[in-house]
Order: sequence, then structure tokens, then C-alpha cells
Amino acid sequence: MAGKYFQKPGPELADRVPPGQHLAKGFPVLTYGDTPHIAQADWSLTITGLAAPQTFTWADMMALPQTDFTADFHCVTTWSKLDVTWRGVRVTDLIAQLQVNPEAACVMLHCYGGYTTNLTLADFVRPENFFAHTLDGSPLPPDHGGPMRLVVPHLYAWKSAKWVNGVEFLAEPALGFWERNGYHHRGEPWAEERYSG
Ligand SMILES: Nc1nc2c(c(=O)[nH]1)N[C@H]1C(S)=C(S)[C@@H](COP(=O)(O)O)O[C@H]1N2
Ligand SMILES: [Mo]
Repeated sequence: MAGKYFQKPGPELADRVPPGQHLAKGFPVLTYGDTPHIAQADWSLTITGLAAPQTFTWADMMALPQTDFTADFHCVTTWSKLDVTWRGVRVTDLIAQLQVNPEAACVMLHCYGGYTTNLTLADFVRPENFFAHTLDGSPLPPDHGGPMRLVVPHLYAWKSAKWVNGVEFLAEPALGFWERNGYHHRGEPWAEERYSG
């Protein structure tokens, strides 16, 4: 049965697929709970914690530089999808708009629906990380986190917060939803950082 949904990578792709992962057919949806339906006009992103408080509306985000990017996607449940094509706002371009307190060392991402996930500031502020609103040339579907999600390609995809609506800057590490429930605090797929010790 598994062969219907997963395939073993051929040799030409084997070095792109982390240990213990298989290639997914299609793009599975992985959500804990229900999909929130948020209109672009109702969406906003709020900056809290150790930074000057700010709120970005949809129009504010669209006024920032828009960038196409391609990234691999690795879910800890062992499926991977290579070369996903997205468009969005680079995390570094958003950060340039903020006044972050020098004591900030970590972030908690907040989402419509209540999901959270934590990152170190170093893992959050990387040039390949995006707030994404477009998937394969179309508006990001609600099930995949539309209207706006985070994409953090270098870590397992539970860090890629769907329906993101807040960035909270923190001095100390804190745990998000899956991290509190036994998953690794960082989640690096090449090191198979799946569960916390
Ligand atoms: N808000 C929110 N974001 C989330 C999740 C979730 O349940 N809620 N699931 C995470 C997990 S475990 C994965 S693998 C990816 C799945 O993204 P997809 O449904 O677009 O494949 O979203 C991540 N972001
Ligand atoms: Mo996942």
C-alpha cells in the first residue's frame, strides 16, 4: 500500500532526501486540528516580545519585496517533497522592517487556530526562509496554510507554521506545540532530529 503514496528516490535524487525519508506523491496536507479560513483582508502579522510592537496587514506585506523560491519540504512523518515552488516575503526582508531588542535569541511563531512552533533567532533569520503566500503560481490554498505561512526549508516542516499571524521575540528558548509533545526542539532532518531525548 505504501508504494501507492511513497516512492524510493532514484540514485540521482538520493543525496537530496534525508535519512529515513521517502518521496511523497503529490503534496500531502498535515494539520493538527481544523483548517482556519482567513481572508487576506482579515489576515495580519503581529510582532510581540523583545521588539518594537508592530502589525503588518496584507497590504503591508505586499509592499515588501516579493521573491520566487524553490525549496525541499521534509515532514517528520517521513515524507519529503522536492522542488516546491513558492513566492513570498523573505524573512530577512521583514526583519529589516523591525526593531529587535539585542537580547532576543529565539522566536515563537503563532498561528490562527492556536498552533505554535519555536525557532532560535539564527534558524529564523536565514535567507532561504520565507513568509509564503503563493504555491505553484496560485494563491496558497487554505489547507497548505493560506493565505500566509512560514517556510523554513532547512528544518522539518512542523517549523513551517501555516496561517502564521505572530512572531514573538524571546530571550530564552521556549517550546511550541509539537516541541512540548515530544518532538525535537530544533528538528534538523539530515541529523534526524525527530524526537527530544
Ligand atoms: N498552524 C499549523 N502549522 C503547521 C501544522 C499545523 O498543524 N498547524 N502542521 C505542520 C506540519 S507537521 C507539517 S509537515 C507542515 C505540513 O504542511 P502542508 O500541510 O502544507 O503539507 O505544516 C506544519 N505547519
Ligand atoms: Mo509534519
